Amino acid sequence: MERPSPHLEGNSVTRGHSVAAHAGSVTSFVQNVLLSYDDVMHTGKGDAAERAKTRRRIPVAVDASDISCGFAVGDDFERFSQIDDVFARSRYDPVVHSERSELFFSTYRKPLTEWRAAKGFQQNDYAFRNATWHVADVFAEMYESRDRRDGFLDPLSMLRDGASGQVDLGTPTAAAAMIKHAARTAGADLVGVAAYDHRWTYTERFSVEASGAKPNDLPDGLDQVIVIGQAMDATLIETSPSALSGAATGMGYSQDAVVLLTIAQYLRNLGYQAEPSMNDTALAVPYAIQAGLGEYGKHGLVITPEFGTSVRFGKIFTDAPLAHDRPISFGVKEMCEICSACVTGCPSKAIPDGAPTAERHNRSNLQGVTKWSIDGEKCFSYWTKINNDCSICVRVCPFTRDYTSAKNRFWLRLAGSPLRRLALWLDRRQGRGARRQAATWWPSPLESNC
Ligand code: B12
Ligand code: SF4
Ligand code: SF4
Repeated sequence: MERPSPHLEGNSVTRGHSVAAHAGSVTSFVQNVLLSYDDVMHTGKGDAAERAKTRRRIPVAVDASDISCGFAVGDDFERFSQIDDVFARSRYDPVVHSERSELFFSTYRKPLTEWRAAKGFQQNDYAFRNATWHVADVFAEMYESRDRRDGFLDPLSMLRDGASGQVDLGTPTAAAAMIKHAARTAGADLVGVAAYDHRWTYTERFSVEASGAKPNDLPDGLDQVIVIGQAMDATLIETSPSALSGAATGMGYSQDAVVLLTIAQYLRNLGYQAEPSMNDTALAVPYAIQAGLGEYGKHGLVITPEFGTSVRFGKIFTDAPLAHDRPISFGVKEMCEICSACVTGCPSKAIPDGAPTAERHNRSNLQGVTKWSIDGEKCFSYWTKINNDCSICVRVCPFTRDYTSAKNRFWLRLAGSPLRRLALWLDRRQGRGARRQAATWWPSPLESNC
C-alpha cells in the first residue's frame, strides 16, 4: 500500500520555521530555511500527507488471500451479471422500473426550473448537481449510437493507440511506485494494486439497445488491477439527503474519469495494455479490499482509513507488471458488530442488522458469498422518491471523518482498539454525522432567490 514519503510530511514553510525555532542557531536557520529548496508542490487536494498518517500503525496482511481479505466465498458462488443490478433492472424490470424511476434519470439531463419546495432540492442545487455529472456524462453519451455507455456499462474507450515497444519498468515494486505517483499527481486520492480476480468480472454487460445482455469482453493477460480512490466532498455529503449532495457523487465520477483515462493512456504510452473502468465490467468493492484501500462495512461499502466511507472507486485492468498490495484491517469489522448507525439511519430500511449471511434479498445480490448485503431495490426506490441518489449511510458512518485533524486520527486509533465502545460513544456525543442544512452550504442565501 502507498505510504507517505518522508519529504511529504507537512509543508516546507512550517517545517522550516519549526526547525529554526528549535535549533535556535543562525546557521541552521540559513541551512534549513534559506538554503533548502522546497521540492513539494501540491497538485491535488493538498492534504494527502496529513491523511496518510492514519495508515502508520495499521497492520497489513501477509497476502491477499480470501482469509486475509475476510471473504467467505462458498462452493455455490456464481459470478454476477450486470443485467441483474438495480440500475439495469430499472430499465426493463417492472419491479424496479416505474414512472418515478424514469423521472429520476431524466432530471439528470434536463434543466429543472423547479422541483420541490424543500431546501436542498431547488434549481440551484440541481443545476450544480447536474453540472458535476457533466464530464462523466460526456463520456457516457459519446458512443450511445454504438450501444455503449462508457464508464457505466462499458469501459472508458476514448484513448489513443499505445506505443509499439514496451518501456522496462524495473522491478514490480518500482513500477507500482511510479504508477501510483503518476496517479496521485493526476488527482487520485488513493491508489492500490490487486491481482486480477475473475470472480468479480460481470458475466455479461447490460445493453441498452437490447434491454438485455451483451458480452463483457476484456482482453486476456490483464493480470493487474489498479484501484483508484476518489474522495467525495465531505461537506456535500453532510447535506444528504439533498440534490446538492448528489454533486459529491457527480464530482467523484467526473474526476475519476479524468484520472482513469490519464493513467490508462500513460500505461499505453509505455507500451502496456490498459482498460479504464468505472462502474462497468467488474465489482469494485472486493477489488478495493484486495488492493488494501479499506475494509468492508455493514452498509456494504468499503471504509478507508483516509476518508472513511466517503470515497468512490475506479479501476484499470493492465498487463503492466506491478507489485500487488495487501489488505488491511483497522477494526471496521469489530466496530460494525457493535454499531448500527447506518441501519437506523437508512430511510428505506435497506441495510439489515446482524451477522453476515449468504441470503440474498433479491436477484440483485451476488450468489454464494457470506457477507453483509443491502437490499438494492429498497435503496433505489428511496432515490426515486427524493429524486436524487442518497448518501445517508456514508454520512452517518462514524468512520467518515476529516482525518487531517489529529483529534480524528486519535479517534480512529481508539475505534480500532478494545476501547471501540468509547469511540462510538464519543462519536454520538460529538454530534458528528448530523445532517447539515443544504442552504448553509452555499456562501449566500441563493435559495431564497431561486
Ligand atoms: C449497482 C450499484 C448500486 C445500486 C444497486 C446495488 C445492487 N445490488 O444492484 C444501489 C442503488 C443500491 C447503489 C447504492 C449506492 N452506491 Co453503489 N454501486 C453499484 C455498482 C454500479 C454495481 C455494484 C453491483 O453490481 N452490485 C450488485 C451485487 C454484486 O450486489 P451485492 O451482492 O449486494 O454486492 C454489494 C456489496 O456486498 C459489495 N460486494 C460485491 N461483491 C462482493 C464480494 C465480497 C467478497 C464482498 C465482501 C463484498 C462484495 O459490492 C456490491 C455493491 O453493490 C457499484 C460499482 C461497481 N461496479 O462495483 C457501485 C458502488 C458499489 N456504489 C457506491 C456508492 C458510493 C453508492 C451509494 C453511497 C450512492 C452514492 N452516493 O454513490 C449507495 C450506497 C448504498 C449501499 N449502502 O450499498 C460505490 C462504493 C464506494 C465504497 N466506498 O465502497 C461504488 C463502488 C461505485 C463507485 N464508483 O465508487 N449502488
Ligand atoms: S444510500 Fe440511502 S437508502 Fe441506500 S442504503 Fe444508504 S442510507 Fe439506505
Ligand atoms: S455505520 Fe456503523 S455499522 Fe454501519 S458501516 Fe459504519 S461502522 Fe459499520
